[in-house]
Amino acid sequence: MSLQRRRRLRTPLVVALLLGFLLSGCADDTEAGRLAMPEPASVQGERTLDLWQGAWIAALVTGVIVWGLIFYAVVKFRRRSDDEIPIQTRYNLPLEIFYTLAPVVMVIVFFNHTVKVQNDVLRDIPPDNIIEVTGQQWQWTFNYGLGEMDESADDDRYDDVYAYDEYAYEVGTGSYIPELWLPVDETTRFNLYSPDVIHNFGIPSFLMRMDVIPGRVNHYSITPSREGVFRGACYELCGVYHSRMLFEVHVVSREEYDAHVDELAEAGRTSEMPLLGSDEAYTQQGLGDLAEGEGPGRGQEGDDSE
Ligand SMILES: [Cu+2]
Repeated sequence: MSLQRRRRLRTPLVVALLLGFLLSGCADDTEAGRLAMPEPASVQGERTLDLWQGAWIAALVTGVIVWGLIFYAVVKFRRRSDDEIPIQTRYNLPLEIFYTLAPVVMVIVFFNHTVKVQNDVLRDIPPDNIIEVTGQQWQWTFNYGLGEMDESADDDRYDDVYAYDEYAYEVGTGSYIPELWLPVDETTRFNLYSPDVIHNFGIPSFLMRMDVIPGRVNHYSITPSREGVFRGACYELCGVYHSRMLFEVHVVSREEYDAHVDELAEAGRTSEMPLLGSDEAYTQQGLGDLAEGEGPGRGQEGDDSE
């Protein structure tokens, strides 16, 4: 086979391999197919995965076309002799209009899809369950409601009125990784509080995370779609022991969930108000102390974190 002929064959082969990889790679059941995303364990995560895959496919198709054109130009218009000067073209108006408009259109399409998925994932659907989550230096507190939920009490998250009359809590420490239990196929809303610095409450398998910001109550809802144990962590560098802000998510049936919350309550871990963190995060005074200016709202550095 002549060198030229071999070269002519090589380009379509590379393009075919790339496209084959693209088209075969869209299956959701392998990590390669999900393009390194975890397997979604939440209804909201499915939408995020679709966006992720779609964006990569669009970017790769664009990439293949651009690389193809680059290599085509490099080969086709290469200098063949030392004294050769190429045709001097000043401008090509239609081409310039095209390469200005095409990226703008692409950005609009990407942006549109992103906003749609974001609105969908963050939509306020009526929850079956509300958990007040506190992120503090350097662990998490989960407040589960006991008894009937009054969702209307959650309308203003900045007041002292909460959706439940009583709470059972689970508090993590520097040497204890807390568990967050969630009922499967039910929507749980997390209200996120920080008494100190910005944290980030994230669970990779739900394909979701959000900043936990002092002085404001962020929230999001998650509908876990399968039972299992998943990892969770803080995703915002928040100080020396940031890396210890791990937690374990247990997605279980409603019965197991209720049994777990009852267990916490029977162990005496109950309070009338959710524990929202302060100086003594483990004995819990709530944010009231902060308002009165009694403390910087931090865990006692060094004490609990040897
Ligand atoms: Cu943190």
